Amino acid sequence: MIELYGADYSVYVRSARMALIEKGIAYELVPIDVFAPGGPPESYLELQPFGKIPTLKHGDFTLFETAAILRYIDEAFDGPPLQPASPQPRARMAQLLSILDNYAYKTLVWDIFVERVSKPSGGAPADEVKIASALGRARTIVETLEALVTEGPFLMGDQITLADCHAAPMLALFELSEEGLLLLRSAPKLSSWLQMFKERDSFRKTGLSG
Ligand SMILES: N[C@@H](CCC(=O)N[C@@H](CS)C(=O)NCC(=O)O)C(=O)O
Repeated sequence: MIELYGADYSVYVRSARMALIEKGIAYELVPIDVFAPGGPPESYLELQPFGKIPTLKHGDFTLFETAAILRYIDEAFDGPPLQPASPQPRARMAQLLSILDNYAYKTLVWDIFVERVSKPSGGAPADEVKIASALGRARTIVETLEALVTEGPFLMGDQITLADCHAAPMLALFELSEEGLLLLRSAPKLSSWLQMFKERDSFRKTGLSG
């Protein structure tokens, strides 16, 4: 049995859940709220010493870091392959995951979505300076992704891959901000992929209301 520790509000947890669903693997979401006052429970830090979600447990095997979890989900189970077989597209997919982790998550989710959408919806003011200073980086991210992805239907072409599962949760939040919507309009491949992908079962079933 697979247990995934995390929360449904997390983009990283959603990536892992989407890969599990795409692969056809049953799992249990074990609730961990990393933003609870006082942080996650002490027992969770024994699984993930950095206090981030998700962590996957498969029998005695425990794994954290979403990119590693995604690869494990694809490689350890039967089901449709979620990684290209040949070296160059496989490396390109790994590059997309790395760009999402190292550049996109902080800029698109924290600096723009959280400031423009999330904080104001809870009654807190947006930090306009933070948003303004993230916009140049956000444009670079969108332009870079647009240059690296294929004409579709998926980011890597005909086959859905881990890159789709990892990109969709982050880009869907980014698109909820006015800045994100505008920047994505300048990236036709990325925005038509996102509109298509948001209708997919694995995406719809893992939303906050899913
Ligand atoms: N490098 C981690 C990042 C995961 C991550 O940042 N998760 C967020 C939720 S989307 C989190 O746990 N944040 C809690 C915090 O930063 O204190 C991974 O790949 O799994």
